Amino acid sequence: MNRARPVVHSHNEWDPLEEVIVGIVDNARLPRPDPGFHALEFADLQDARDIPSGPFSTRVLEETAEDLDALADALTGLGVVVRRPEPMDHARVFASPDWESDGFFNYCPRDTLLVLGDTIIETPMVLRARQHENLAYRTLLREYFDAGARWLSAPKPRLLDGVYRMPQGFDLAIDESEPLFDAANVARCGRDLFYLVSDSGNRTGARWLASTMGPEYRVHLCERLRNTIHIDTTVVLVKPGLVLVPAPYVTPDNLPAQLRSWDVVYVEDMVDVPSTERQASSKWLGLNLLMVNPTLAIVDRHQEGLRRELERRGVDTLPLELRHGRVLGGGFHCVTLDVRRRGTLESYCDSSV
Ligand code: ABU
Repeated sequence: MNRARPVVHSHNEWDPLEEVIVGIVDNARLPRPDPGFHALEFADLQDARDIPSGPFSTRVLEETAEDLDALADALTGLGVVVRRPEPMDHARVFASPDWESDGFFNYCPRDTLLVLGDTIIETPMVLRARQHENLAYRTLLREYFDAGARWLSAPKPRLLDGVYRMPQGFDLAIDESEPLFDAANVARCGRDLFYLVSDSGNRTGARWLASTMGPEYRVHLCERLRNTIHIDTTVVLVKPGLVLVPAPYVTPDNLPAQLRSWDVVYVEDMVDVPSTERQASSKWLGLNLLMVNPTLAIVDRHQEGLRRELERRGVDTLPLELRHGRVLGGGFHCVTLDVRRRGTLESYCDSSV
């Protein structure tokens, strides 16, 4: 490793990967229902009393632990340093002055922490149950800080009941009363940051991010694409000049203007792998891939059509599996956080757009 470079250093989604955090599933559970969990995760249920809570099934937990270990082993085999969060007791109840909650999981480090160059940001998180998920990374964060990272935390949100409402079309499930976003609302493309305005990211959050990162970065709001949660199943940056989007949601009319000169693969459909358990994510989770470098992607093994599209464009695929990814709501991008990639801060988009 080049010691002149801080240990936290990642500017985009594709440069050669050197260090990554892979999530864990220890003690993962559905938290107690609250207005936010209802609006964001269970909007299909009319009555909040029907929302399930409690631990995921033993099968989901055991098989996911195996799949995450297999992912970690594959990355280690590719020469990547793999780190893991510390297990937490997610059944433990915690409180703010306004509400009580219990926890969710540490399956998705991508949602909690945002790496922009040498800066690592603890993001506000839109769900009450996820407010303390960052604690599983505190030992790592301290180590990264000691090694030269800039360590920031966004304003802690208050998350009053009135922040949330049931989503309707493109009317979001959250209001604009405070900066709110999950880290996975942001796709990093060097100086250009694509920010999905969705149920997990409001415009005020984008404004906080732009003001914090300053003029070196351009934060582009991606609006009216898809409300459901994160950007990493909706605008999937593969390498300079290549982006994947789900054709039912993203069209030439609403594609972010900065990507219009890129090769845009409008993916028509995904392989739908059924599950007997309730699935938090749609089949489009199949687009949620992790780039190891610009010519190698870790992709769901069932997505053969997607793998062919990528291979036609010079991207090899390493097929792996997260058998319960859709139940837990996270694919290979969600369950990883690239802490360090080689490369420098560049512009890949037409800045005049
Ligand atoms: N980053 C999680 C994405 C989950 C989903 O779109 O279903």
